[in-house]
Amino acid sequence: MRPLILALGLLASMAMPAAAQAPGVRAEQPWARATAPRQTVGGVYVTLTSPVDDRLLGASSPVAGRGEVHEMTMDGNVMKMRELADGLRLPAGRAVALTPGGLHLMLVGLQQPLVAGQVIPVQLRFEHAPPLDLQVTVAPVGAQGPGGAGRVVAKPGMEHAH
Ligand SMILES: [Cu+2]
Repeated sequence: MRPLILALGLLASMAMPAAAQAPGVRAEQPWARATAPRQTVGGVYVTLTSPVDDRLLGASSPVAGRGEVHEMTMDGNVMKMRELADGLRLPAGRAVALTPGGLHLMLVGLQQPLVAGQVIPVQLRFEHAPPLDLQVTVAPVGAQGPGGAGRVVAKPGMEHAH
């Protein structure tokens, strides 16, 4: 009988922490854009899917002072961005894409430029889900997707300027 009791005990101890913790958010293809030497902010892009209603509140990285959730809006014909003070809503089961020109994560106070090919650690913070550690690959300046796919020349007014 003893092996069976041990096995049941093990199952119980494995199941309990999982049940006590909110389910995790899934992140696909995190990437960032390389930055110019004196640029102090950098955009991070990723597609997030949460199994339950949740909220992305912010991010942190050893390469930057802090990470903010931003959205881009048009003010006349000037593209501006602002921080989402209440975070970004992640509706249950729906993929939310953070992309250049749209919603994005912004690393503020870069310690050093982001260099293409580099991989930087970024931790995402949520209202309910446990923090999520990402390995973010840096794509070339002006890249529109991970790995520099669809690279375009940067347009004035579309760059992140704080
Ligand atoms: Cu921004």
